[in-house]
Amino acid sequence: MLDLTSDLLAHQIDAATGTLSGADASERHLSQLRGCFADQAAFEAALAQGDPLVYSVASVERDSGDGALRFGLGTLYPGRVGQEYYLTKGHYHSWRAAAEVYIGISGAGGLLLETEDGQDGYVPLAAGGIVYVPGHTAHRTVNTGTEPFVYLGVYPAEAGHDYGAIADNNFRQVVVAGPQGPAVLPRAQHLAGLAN
Ligand code: PAN
Ligand code: ZN
Repeated sequence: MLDLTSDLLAHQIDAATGTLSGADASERHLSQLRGCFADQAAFEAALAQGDPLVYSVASVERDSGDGALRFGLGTLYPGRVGQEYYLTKGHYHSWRAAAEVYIGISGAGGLLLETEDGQDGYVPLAAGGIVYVPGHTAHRTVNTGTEPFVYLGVYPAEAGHDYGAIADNNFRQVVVAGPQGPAVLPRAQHLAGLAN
């Protein structure tokens, strides 16, 4: 049982800096996203210019076990590799039934979603918006804007992160900059366009 003190239970988001008090931060740089972007040549060219920070996650893990929740503040920076917007690795939860709630804090982007039985989706998310990610659904965040996209994800403490299934096959859809703004299309179609 946790002590019922605000020192332990209260947290503060600073949207301007993308920080969450009392959290442990982790960072993902471009080099750690090998295989995530469709355009391999554009990825290698970008990496040759440096290894920018693509996103960070500040996580709070207060307790564990049945019924416990965890939450993390993601800050996904603006940028592209080729036509594809900066993205997170994406994952299924190890406990497949675990759902998650995403709350938009600042900036703009969306969530690429897919299931192991072949459903695909894309749900935009911006400040003040909320997206419910059902269980059994892989989720990847993309930043389609020009400023950092900051969002809070709340999920069961027992959820766990399974990156392997996505690393093997990648998401079936990509979010790319098109003539009329962000466009969501099948990866195969985007790759075919790159080959021409
Ligand atoms: C989020 C993600 C965060 C980073 O907190 O962990 O957006 O994405 P990756 O974990 O795919 O690198 C979440 O969905 N937690 O379950
Ligand atoms: Zn998740």
